Amino acid sequence: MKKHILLFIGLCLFLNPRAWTQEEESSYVKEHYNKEEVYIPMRDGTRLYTAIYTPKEKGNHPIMMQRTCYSIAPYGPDAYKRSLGPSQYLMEDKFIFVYQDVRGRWMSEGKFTNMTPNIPGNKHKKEADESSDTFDTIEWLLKHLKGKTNGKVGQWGISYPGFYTAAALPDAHPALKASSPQAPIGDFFFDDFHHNGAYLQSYTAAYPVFGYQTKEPTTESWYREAFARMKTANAIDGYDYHMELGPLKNITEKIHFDNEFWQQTVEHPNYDEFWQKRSIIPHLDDIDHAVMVVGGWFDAEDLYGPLNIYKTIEKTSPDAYNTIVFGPWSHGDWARERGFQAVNHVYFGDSISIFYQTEIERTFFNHFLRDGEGKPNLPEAYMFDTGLKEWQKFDVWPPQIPQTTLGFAQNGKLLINEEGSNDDEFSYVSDPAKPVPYTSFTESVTFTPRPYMTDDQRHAARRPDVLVWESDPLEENLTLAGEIAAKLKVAISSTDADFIVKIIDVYPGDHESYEHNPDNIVMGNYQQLVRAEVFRGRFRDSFADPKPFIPNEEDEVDITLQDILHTFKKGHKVMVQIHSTWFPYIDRNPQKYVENIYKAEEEDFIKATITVKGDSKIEIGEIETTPQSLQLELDK
Ligand code: PG9
Repeated sequence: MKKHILLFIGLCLFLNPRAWTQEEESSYVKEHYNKEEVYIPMRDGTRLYTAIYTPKEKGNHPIMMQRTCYSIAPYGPDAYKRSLGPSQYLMEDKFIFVYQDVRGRWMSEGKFTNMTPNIPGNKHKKEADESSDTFDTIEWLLKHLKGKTNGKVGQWGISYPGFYTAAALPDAHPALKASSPQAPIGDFFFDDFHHNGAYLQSYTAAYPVFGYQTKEPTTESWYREAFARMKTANAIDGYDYHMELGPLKNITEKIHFDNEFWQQTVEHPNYDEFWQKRSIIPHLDDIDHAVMVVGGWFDAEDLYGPLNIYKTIEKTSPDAYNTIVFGPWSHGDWARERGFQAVNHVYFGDSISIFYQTEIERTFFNHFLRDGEGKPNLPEAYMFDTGLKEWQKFDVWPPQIPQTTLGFAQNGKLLINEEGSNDDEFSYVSDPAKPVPYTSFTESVTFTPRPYMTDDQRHAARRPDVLVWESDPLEENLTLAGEIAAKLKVAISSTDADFIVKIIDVYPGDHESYEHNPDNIVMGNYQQLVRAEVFRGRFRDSFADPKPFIPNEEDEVDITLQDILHTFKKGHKVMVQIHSTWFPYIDRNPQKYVENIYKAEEEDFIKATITVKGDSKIEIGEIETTPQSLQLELDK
C-alpha cells in the first residue's frame, strides 16, 4: 500500500513539478554530490579556482559549467552550494557541475578586465581571453574527469556569467556541445551602464563590484567599504539623493575617486575603441555547437545583449543551431519560481518559470549533452506574448508579419498605420533642474533599476514636459511584434538633448486588479510601460563621433528600442510618450553641448525647448537593425 502511495505522490510531482524549498535543495546536493576544489592552469600560467560537484551515482555524466565574476562560494571542500545548475530539474538529472572564478576575481589569479576583449582566432595562441580560458578549462576537466564523464560539455550563465558563456562561443572547444547565454551582456555601451550613450545613473552603486582589483586571491569581499560610500542603507529617496549629488563630476570627486572602472567610464564618454573592443557581438561568426539564448521582456539590465547576440548569430553563423526564448520576466526571473510571475504590479500567470525550466531548458541540455539525435522538439523562437499572456512559437525572429506604424496627430491623437504631418509640431520645455521621475513610486538608491519596466506612466503623462499621444480604444486586438525604430524629426533651442520614447498599454477602466498587489494598486486605467528607450542626441550620426545640434534647426534622431511581443487587447489603448529627462535612471543631459558630460559644471545645465515634428513616427516589425559594434566591424 505504502509503495502505491509513494508512487502516486511521485507521479503527481512528476506531472505537477513544484519548486523545492531551500532546505530540500541543500540536502539533495549533500546527499547526491561530492565536491572538490582545484586550481586549473591556463595557457599563460594563470591559475583559475574551480569547484567540481560530481554525482555520487557512478556513470558517464555530462559536464555543465558556469564561469562567473560573482564568486563560486561557498569555498572549502565541505561547504556545498545550496543548489546546483540552472534548475533543480537538471540537478536531479545528474551532471558534473563545474563553477569557476574568472581571471582576477575572488580565488582565481590574474587581473580582472571588464568585458574581456575577445582575441580573434586565438584557439592555439599564447594570449588569454575568456574563450581561451574556457577552452583550457574544458581540456583540463576532460583529463581530470576521465572515466566519470561522457565528454560532452554544456555551459550556462545569467547576466555577467551570461557574457562569459557568450565569450566562450568563438574558437570553442570541440567538447562544448550546448551553450545557453541567459540575459548575457553584449556591449556595455548599450547594456547595463549605458543605453545609446546615456549613462545609467541608477547604476552608480554597482561600480564598487566591478571597479577594483583584488590584490591576491581572496574569499572575502574587497569592495564593501567603497559600496558603503553610497549610503544606500539611508537613502530613502533615490531621486532626491541623486539630485543633491549634482553633476556627475561630484561622483568622481566624492564617491568613486579611487574606482578604476569609473575612471575608465569617465575618460571614455563616447563609443571609442575602449568600448568597441569589449563588445562580444562582432565575434560570433564561427559557432559550431548548439546555442539557446534566454531573456526577459522586462529585463532592465540586459535586453540589448540577448536580442543582439541571438540575431547576430543568425546572421554570422547561419548554420548553427541557434534559438531564442523570451518570457515575461525581469532580470533572471526564469531561474526562480515563486508560484506566480509578476513584474512590479503586472501579473502574467502561474508557474511560468517551472514551465521554462522543465519543458524548454531541461530539454535543450539533455538533448545535446546526452544522446539526442538531430534537433530537440523546440521552436526556433519560444516567445511569450506579454499582452495575451501566453507562449507563442515562431520559425524566425523577428517574425515576418506586416509592419505597424505609429504616427502623431494634433490633440494627442495617436495614429495607427497612418503618418502625421510635418506642418504639425509639438513642444515642451525640458528643465534638468526638475527632471521627469522614472518611477511612479519613491525608490531608494538602487544597485540596478528593475520594477520600472512595467510601471504605471500616469505620473509622467501629467507633466507639461512630456508629450503624450493616445489611440482610440482598440476595436480588435493589435499585436506589436519585433524590432522598433523611432524616427524623430526634432528641433531644439540649445545644442544638446536626450530623447526618451515610450510605448505604453493603457488598460480600460474596468480592468481586473491582481491579488498579489496591495489593495491601493488598482489596474483600471493603468498605463503599463511596454518598452522605452533613451537616446543621447549628440550621438545621432555616430556613437563614436558626437556632435552638437544647431539651435532651432530641424534635425533627425533615429532610436532603436529593444524588441517586443505584446498584443494590445480590444478595449485597450496604445500610448506613446516622448520627453527628455528620465531621472535618476538616466543622468541629466546638461542640454548645452560640452565635450564630456561626466565633467560638466553646474552652470552647463540649462533649460531647452524641444520640438518634435508631426511626421515623426515609430515603426514596429522587421526593421533590420544592425548592432553598432557589428556595423563598425562590417564597415572596416
Ligand atoms: N548585467 C548585470 C550587471 C552588470 C554590471 C552592473 C550591474 C549589473 C549582472 O551581471 O547582474
